[in-house]
Parts: sequence; structure tokens; C-alpha cells
Amino acid sequence: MKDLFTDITAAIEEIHPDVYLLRDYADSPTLLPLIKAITEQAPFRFMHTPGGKRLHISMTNCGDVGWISDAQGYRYVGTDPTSNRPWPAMPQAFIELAQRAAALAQFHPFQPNACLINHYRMGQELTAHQDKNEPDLSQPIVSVSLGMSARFQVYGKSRSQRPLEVELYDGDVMVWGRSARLIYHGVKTQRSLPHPELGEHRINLTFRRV
Ligand code: MD3
Ligand code: FE
Repeated sequence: MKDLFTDITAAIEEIHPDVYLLRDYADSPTLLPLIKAITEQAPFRFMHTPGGKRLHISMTNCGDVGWISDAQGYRYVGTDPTSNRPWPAMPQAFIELAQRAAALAQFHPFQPNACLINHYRMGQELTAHQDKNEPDLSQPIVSVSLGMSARFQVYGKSRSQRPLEVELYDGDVMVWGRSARLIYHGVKTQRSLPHPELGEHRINLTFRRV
């Protein structure tokens, strides 16, 4: 987070029931070197669906467990299958950021033990999906957007209706829980704004308790 003062004055907006948006809450100059250190140990890679299709965006993880997808399915595992080593540890600054954002949305204590790191380039997208591989759905998910902007799509319990669309910029943080925990959501990067330092790259951190 930027500093204590930001915490006190942070404008938290409930943009959909149980979906909270904190604009410009995370400090990318602090987070990016930590992400770089993680990706040196566990580089971004394209995973495959159980059906054999390559996912549209590349990913890596830090924390006790990391989310993976392969022929055996979607799940959390304690070692990086590329290196057979444990995932890099979750930096303390990540944990504090996620906990403070969750607390502002009345989720405490939130003790994330998994952080999925998604990497987008212009034109890449995450198709509408639900996150349901986490055993305890009373725990929220906290997401941090860095770099290039993206259009975030919030559906409801089904993906047939037209989504609510929110443009997410560098530093924006969202918290999802309770009635929003199983909603469908997706990300589009077409016509997004490049970032002064990251250019046409977007990185998203999602903090989870698994
Ligand atoms: C709503 N990532 O990694 S984060 C994902 O920008 C994912 O990379 C997106 O969706 C991204 O699964 C969006 C926001 C998010 C994450 C998890 C959710 C929204 C969620 C789980 C339940 C409901
Ligand atoms: Fe998701």
C-alpha cells in the first residue's frame, strides 16, 4: 500500500454486491521488483486445460501452494511442476497489502497462502470463469492490477447476462467475497492503455486462502 495515510482515506467502493474496489491502493514501484525476483525463480508459463488447450495468458505463483492446470485438471500444488521446487515464498509486503485490503472490506483475519500471478499482453484475455478450486469459500479473493489497464467484466451467477464492465488501472485493488465469491468474471485487454513503465504488459496478483 502507498502509506498509512492512504489506508485511512482509501475510498472503498462496493461496485457490485460484495465486490469492493480500492482505486490506486497498491504501489507498483514497490511490488514490481518483488515480482521480478519471483519470476526469476518461477518464470511465467502457459499452462494447458485438462482438454489440452493452451490458456490465453501466462502465469506463475508464489506462496505455500500455487494454482496449476494440466492434463490432470485444475488444482493447487506445493511445487512448481517446471522446476520441481517449492514455489517462491510470498513476500511480507504482499501479505500485508492483501490483509489490509481485505480488512477494509470487513474480511479479517485474511491469511493468504497462495498468490497466482497472471501476465497479460495487449489483446490477451481471460475468458469468463468461476474460481472454485479453493476449499473454503468463506475466504475472500484479493486482486491487484499492475501495468497496462484492462477491462474487467463482472457477470453474475451465470455468464449469459451482459456484464458490468470496470476499467482497472495500475494500483487498483479489488476484494471479492461472500455472495460474490462464485460469480463469473473475465478480463479483456483490447484497447487498453499502456503504462509508463510496464508498457503493454499487465500483471495481476490474486491472493487466496487455500
Ligand atoms: C471474482 N484473474 O486469476 S482478478 C483469476 O485480472 C482471475 O487476472 C483476473 O480471474 C485477472 O482467476 C481477475 C479478480 C478476481 C479474481 C478471483 C475472483 C475476481 C474474482 C474469484 C471470485 C469472484
Ligand atoms: Fe478468476
